[in-house]
Amino acid sequence: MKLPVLIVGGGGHAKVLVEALRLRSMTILGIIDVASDKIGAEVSGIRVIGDDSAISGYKAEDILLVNGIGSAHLPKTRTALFEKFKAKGFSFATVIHPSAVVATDVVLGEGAQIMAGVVIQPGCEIGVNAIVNTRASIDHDCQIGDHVHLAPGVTLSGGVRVGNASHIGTGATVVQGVKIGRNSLVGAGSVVVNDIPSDAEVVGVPARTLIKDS
Ligand code: JB3
Repeated sequence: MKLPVLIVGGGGHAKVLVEALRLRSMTILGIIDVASDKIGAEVSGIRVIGDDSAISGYKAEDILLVNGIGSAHLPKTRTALFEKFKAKGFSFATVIHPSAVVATDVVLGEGAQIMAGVVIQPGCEIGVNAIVNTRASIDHDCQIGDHVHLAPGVTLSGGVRVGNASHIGTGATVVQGVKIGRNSLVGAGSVVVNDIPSDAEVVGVPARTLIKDS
């Protein structure tokens, strides 16, 4: 029996999750959100039942959580919420939109979210709490770390590794065998042809380190 779910966060990312969960015939109990003007309102027809304290009304073994915080501008919040509720004993549902093509041997971490139109080829591993967003394509033997966000339309060729908490921006392309470190940012539309270290920000075609104005 599938456990019912509670979505944490009620913004744009949550809307997309509601759609995928409905298509998977999941029961959605409600949304929790810290914005006082959202409490009592509905997001895609699902009621915002309270802030994070509302979760205390549920036993960890009776529900699954779905992390509704996207990681475009709240990456630390998404990771912190996952870790906070895991520490309280809750588990996160893995969400796979029915239109995604996921090879049979792919290993998905807890709470990974695979959105509409995604393709994941054999031999890949996707870390916990990762988002593989709309129409992203991951070819064979890629390793995607925990809390990574592959934004819509990202293309990874075979054997790419992406370290924990890195963000690959919309439409970026990474050629085969490239290794991207942890906490790094690849700008939208970039083409990555060389390894990227941890804590780096790269952009462009080919992608180069972003020099910020002082
Ligand atoms: O690019 C795409 C396809 N999607 C983006 C997604 C990945 O990230 C999307 O366009 C946005 O850039 C972003 O979506 P997200 O995270 O849903 O952002 P936003 O629409 O701003 O909604 C965030 C919601 O989280 C707001 O309603 C906040 O009040 C709520 N929130 C923030 N902190 C929180 C917390 N809710 C709870 N329960 N707890 C918090 O700590």
